[in-house]
Amino acid sequence: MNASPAVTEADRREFREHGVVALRGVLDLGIIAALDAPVARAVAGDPSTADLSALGDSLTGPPAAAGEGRGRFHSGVDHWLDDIEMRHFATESPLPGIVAALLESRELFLYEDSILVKEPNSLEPTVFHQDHPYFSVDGDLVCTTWIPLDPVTRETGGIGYVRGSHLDDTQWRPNLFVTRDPIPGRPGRDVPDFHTDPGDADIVWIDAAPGDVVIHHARTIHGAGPNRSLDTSRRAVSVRYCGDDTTYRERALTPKPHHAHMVDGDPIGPPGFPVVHP
Ligand SMILES: O=C(O)CCC(=O)C(=O)O
Repeated sequence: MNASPAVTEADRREFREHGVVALRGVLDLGIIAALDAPVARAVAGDPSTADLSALGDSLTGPPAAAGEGRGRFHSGVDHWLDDIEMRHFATESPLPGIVAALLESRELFLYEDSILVKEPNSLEPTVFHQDHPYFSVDGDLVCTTWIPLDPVTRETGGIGYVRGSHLDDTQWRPNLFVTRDPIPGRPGRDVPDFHTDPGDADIVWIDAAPGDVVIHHARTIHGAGPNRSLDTSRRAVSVRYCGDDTTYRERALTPKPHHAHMVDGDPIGPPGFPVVHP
């Protein structure tokens, strides 16, 4: 089965072996441009979007270099619930077909979307983490797509992925994303700080441009640096999807309201998990 010509057998092999693949130029630039408005709305005060720079400051104090002209790291999830353009992108663009083809999943379900904006000169790294313990699902066919709205390099907050880490079944503890502090009450081992000590980890830093889609397995450990550019934002949208083998497993201290009817072991499906493919 190949629901999308954008995905080749070599892409599927890369994803299976390394836990991450960059699909180049697979989304039309008009589709990417249509994300400008929902991302701007989210940053401008959507209640589901947080200022992670403020969170980091409250936990560890402002970074030494903080001063005039410091940018902010904005992040939020589940804009699809209220923002029709974000819902359209996550559910009706070519993206779900691309993901279904990569996972070789007959059906595909939406888990959540996220916006991740690092303004110019935003100092927070994205601490290395694994998505799986943040997600209230079990299954192998679970992944995160990352879609840049701006050209991204390692200097501007491009993401590094620990290749092969999705094959390790260590239970990693979720952290607070901008500091290594663990989310209280959650089990697991702390993810190593690959920013300061990469050791012999096989980390691939992926530069990306509008039109590209980088897809990683939910168990692949990844992190990003600050945006050191003084004039270029690093805006990205991430959409997380689940395939045929996925069941519900509550991990959050407070379930998402639209998942409140689910119990552990339930097969996922609408309304909490819209079918987005076929
Ligand atoms: O955009 C970032 O800095 C991190 C994104 C990420 O970790 C994710 O989407 O899973």
